Amino acid sequence: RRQNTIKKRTELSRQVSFKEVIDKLNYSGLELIRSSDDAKILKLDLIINSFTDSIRVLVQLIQKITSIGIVLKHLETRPDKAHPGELEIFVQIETKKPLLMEVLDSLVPDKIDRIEIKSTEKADNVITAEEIWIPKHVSDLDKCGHVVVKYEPTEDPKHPGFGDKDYISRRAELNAIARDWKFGDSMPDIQYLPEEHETWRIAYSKLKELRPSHTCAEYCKNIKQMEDIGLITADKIPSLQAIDKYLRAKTGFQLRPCGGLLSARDFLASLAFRVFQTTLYLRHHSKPNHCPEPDLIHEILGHTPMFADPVVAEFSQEVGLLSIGASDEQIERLATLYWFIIEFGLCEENGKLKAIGAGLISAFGELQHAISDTPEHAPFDPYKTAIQKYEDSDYQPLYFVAKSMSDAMEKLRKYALDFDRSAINVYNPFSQTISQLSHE
Ligand code: HBI
Ligand code: FE
Repeated sequence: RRQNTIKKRTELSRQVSFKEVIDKLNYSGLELIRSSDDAKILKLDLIINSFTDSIRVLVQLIQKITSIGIVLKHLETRPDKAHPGELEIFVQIETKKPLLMEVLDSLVPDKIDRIEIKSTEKADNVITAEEIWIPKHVSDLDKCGHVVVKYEPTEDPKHPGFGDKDYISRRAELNAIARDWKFGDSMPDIQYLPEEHETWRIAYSKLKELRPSHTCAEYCKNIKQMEDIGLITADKIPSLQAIDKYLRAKTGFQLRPCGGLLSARDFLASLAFRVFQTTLYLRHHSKPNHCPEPDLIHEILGHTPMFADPVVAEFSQEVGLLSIGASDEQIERLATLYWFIIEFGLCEENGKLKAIGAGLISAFGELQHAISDTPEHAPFDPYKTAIQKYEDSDYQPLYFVAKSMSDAMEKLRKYALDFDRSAINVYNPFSQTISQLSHE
């Protein structure tokens, strides 16, 4: 389904500027990138020729490369023969494909005449499972925070915060905290603003009304426990440190901050370590009951009570473990499975539909829509669910209904037996490491 050509990716999820830059790429060097996997470390030469302002292009390039953690191996400039007075820029980098995309996105298209990308490895390099970079220790998740540019207030006119400078700069401030956070740091103790606490209060109170009639027993039980000990209250945004501590004690899940919607591969990899990557910013105050992207209200109200449930925790980790070292196509299946259960899943309780998914539990409108007669409902079956197309910018037309969370878990395990993979990933909770047992 998702094709791996750069052009396709551009159309799917990239902003316009990248599309323009892409037309200037020299395709001859792109075979490797075209066929390669998101997780593979690419060794690349970039040669950039600018019409004007090549020094500024160089500065922006270096800033971008260093801020997102790309390894810079070599940097050189020389007079550009084709553009007198300008410099030709030559950089050698080691990077994952999504980060390269981010760098290309950041270049100003009108200034660029041509970008040549060459692989410093053989172009006919075939990707095998062994070559896919995988996080081995929980601290390797420091390298798994790639944010997908999609539904952001800086990019998307439909985002409620689009054009609101204060909101955008607050979001950037919180995302900088997430970007600089490293494994071993404690969760940030953020002083939220009065208007952010107010947005929380409104969303929380509305959702609480629907809770008994619309959400599953596991959710009701776990959020009540968190409320009973004062961890979640209406008047203020809960402490992330306290939630982290609570989850560690309950199911071994831990939090780490992230800066938005992550690539499915990075997000799923963290689940393999029972790590939940949580955004720090809140939805825009004009739409307290709706957010097109993950935000702190979705994470705390939708996800954390569910991660306090042992079966949900186990289910999530098992999907995560299946994702380690998987191909792009398999990642898409696993992301879809996760989406239809952990984000938008329903279950049946005493003949009534109830939400188990965090995307529903944290969205006042869709929660009501999901259990109404309007959408279609089908029984959860990993073989079907994993390949079902989903809607990520509007209400779902179809929801999957699990008999129970444990039943979903059992079905997932049967599915995993048939899941084609070159190794079985084993998690060691004492050392927080993953090892791969290859099987013939
Ligand atoms: N990123 N921050 C964040 N939160 C999510 O819930 C999330 C994500 N990236 C991908 C993703 N979910 C979906 O693809 C899941 O189905 C995996
Ligand atoms: Fe989510």
